[in-house]
Amino acid sequence: MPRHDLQSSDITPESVYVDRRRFLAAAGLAGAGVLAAGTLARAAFAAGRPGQQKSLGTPYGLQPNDTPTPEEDVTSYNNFYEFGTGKDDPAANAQDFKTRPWTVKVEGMVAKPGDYQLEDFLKPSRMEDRIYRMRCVEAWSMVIPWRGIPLADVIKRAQPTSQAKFVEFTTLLDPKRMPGQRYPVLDWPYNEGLRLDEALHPLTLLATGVYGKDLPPQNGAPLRLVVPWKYGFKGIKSIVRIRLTDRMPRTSWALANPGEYGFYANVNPAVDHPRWSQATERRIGSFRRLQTLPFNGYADQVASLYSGMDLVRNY
Ligand SMILES: Nc1nc2c(c(=O)[nH]1)N[C@H]1C(S)=C(S)[C@@H](COP(=O)(O)O)O[C@H]1N2
Ligand SMILES: [Mo]
Repeated sequence: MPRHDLQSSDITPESVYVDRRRFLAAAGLAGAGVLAAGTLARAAFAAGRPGQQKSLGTPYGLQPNDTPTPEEDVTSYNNFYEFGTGKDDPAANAQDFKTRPWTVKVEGMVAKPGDYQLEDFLKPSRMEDRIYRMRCVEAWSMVIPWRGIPLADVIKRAQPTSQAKFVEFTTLLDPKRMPGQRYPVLDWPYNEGLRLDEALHPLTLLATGVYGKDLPPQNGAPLRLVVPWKYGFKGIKSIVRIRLTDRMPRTSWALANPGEYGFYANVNPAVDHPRWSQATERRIGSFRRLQTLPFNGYADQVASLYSGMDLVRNY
């Protein structure tokens, strides 16, 4: 993501900012914590061995050396510009973000539009724990155990009309509760979209949890999108509106910089970002740099959605 003029110190009280850096500078402690968490994650992931702790979920599209990124990293290294543009801003600034009650509007080209309370909207019986590889456009990646419901469940219940071709998602707009929205770093509220067939794909999740717990605010509580074959910015957080439409939705990053962030945002190691290579990625929480895979390793499942499309032009 481009650097903008908003500095984390603009919205983080100086004392908190300094304390946090001092805390992180206690390298011995911080390092040990991360290693311990990594070891635990690996143990939990080694499913099937007798006597192991309970599994983090079903792995989807993982490569042989993929292990879940330590929970500490998943919940402290975030992009959520509504709470600041630094990676450690959301964990610090979103702590008191209230996510109950929460209404999600489903509208547009559907037979059954409505205002839904979160509880009515999600069927607990359809909740699943799934471990996905995730890849940010900034060339870092994580392996994350999400909890969620297939987006297709929710969309099908609303009964899209035959004209519906796209799904648009919108984040809460409330500068009082989301202090980053007081700065013009993006065209608020954050907006994203998928083609209807991408939205209905069984890998696409509406996530409510991570690491077996409710999402913490910094990861997009109470409800966010997870699309593992696309760059992370597609994974819009704190969703309040889902709208079925016949037009390609406007998306915040494409509005901010159309030459750098396209609508499709499929992970494509062959198409460099104008300012950096997309051929490799830095795996957060480990020292490895990895080759980036087409569709982030999900090509077998999703490449057919794009057959006949020029994915260099439709980036
Ligand atoms: N509303 C909103 N959603 C957002 C963002 C944001 O700034 N605002 N950042 C996106 C980007 S760039 C990434 S990489 C992912 C990060 O999700 P994570 O913090 O759970 O890893 O959230 C995405 N969703
Ligand atoms: Mo990202």
